[in-house]
Amino acid sequence: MPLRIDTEQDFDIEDLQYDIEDSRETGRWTDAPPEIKELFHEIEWNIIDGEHQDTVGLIQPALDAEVTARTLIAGPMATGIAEVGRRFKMDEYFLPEVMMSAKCMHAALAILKPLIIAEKTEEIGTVVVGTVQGDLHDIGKKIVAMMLEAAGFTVIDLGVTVPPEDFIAAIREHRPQIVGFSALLTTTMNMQWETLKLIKAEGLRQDVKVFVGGAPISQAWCDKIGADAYAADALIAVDKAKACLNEFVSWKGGDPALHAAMLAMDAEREAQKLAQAEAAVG
Ligand code: B12
Repeated sequence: MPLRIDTEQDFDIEDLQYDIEDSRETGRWTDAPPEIKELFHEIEWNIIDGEHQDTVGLIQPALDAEVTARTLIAGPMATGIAEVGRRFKMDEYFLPEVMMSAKCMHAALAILKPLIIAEKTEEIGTVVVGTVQGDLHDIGKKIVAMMLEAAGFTVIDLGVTVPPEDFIAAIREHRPQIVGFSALLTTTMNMQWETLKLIKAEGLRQDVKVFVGGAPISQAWCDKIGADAYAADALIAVDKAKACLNEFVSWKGGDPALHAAMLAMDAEREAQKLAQAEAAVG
């Protein structure tokens, strides 16, 4: 039986500011057995410290203890890399440290990817994803691609710094139902818009549903550029992608009704979360 550990709970990034001793004292993952909680703290701290071999060495014991690949990604890996981002922003870390932590993430994802993809039981559609031109960040995009694959999509990953023309060529070649742009820099998010403009200019807008994501991306940005859906994380991306192929299949890319339906899914999710929180309080 896979272990159920709550990774949805918002965490306070301050918990990771000092050392592993401090983070052990926090209220995170208190629903996990003590040895798993300890493993999680060690994984996040090895990512923060950029120790890729030690990170990899901790993944298998966690899997052996019935922790799922998804829990590891959404749990200690997410918190570890988030703290790296905070340190970078505060000038406590520079590029070399961030690159070492990114190596930890890639090494762990390489182990977890086959386990996630093994969940695929059906073939439901095709998605083309890529990180837009000028942007080298791909950890989040890889997670999104993996989760889509597990959900039954064939995913064509165009890699990083993908020029708009390459997205067009891939749409023509693979005929995906969905195309997803990732951007992690405020300086490259505009390339999502440029790529979308080229999709329109090439007469392909109705053929594909356009998804956007990445740390600086928001629903407001999605609305502004006229993309169909924004997803803050991989699970939301999967939910929306599946809905596009099931409930909203008749709506074409760029249809305002599709955009509204995607927004309604967010509202429904928020309402459910609120109801769950209220039920938990009693
Ligand atoms: C790791 C990292 C790097 C690594 C990237 C390695 C790699 N292969 O990806 C390296 C060291 C190469 C790097 C380089 C740089 N980085 Co950097 N980096 C980060 C860091 C710390 C983590 C990013 C990450 O992987 N997060 C974890 C993943 C899981 O989260 P995510 O990417 O957000 O993805 C999730 C969602 O956004 C969503 N999603 C993502 N993509 C998509 C796509 C679709 C279609 C959908 C639907 C959803 C979706 O789902 C994902 C999973 O849940 C961030 C900090 C941060 N807070 O984001 C800075 C950050 C993004 N980097 C930053 C900067 C400034 C840079 C550099 C310019 C630094 C420099 N001076 O050279 C360079 C730029 C290089 C380039 N041209 O791209 C800044 C950007 C600031 C800004 N305003 O733009 C950040 C925010 C750090 C900071 N706080 O200042 N970086």
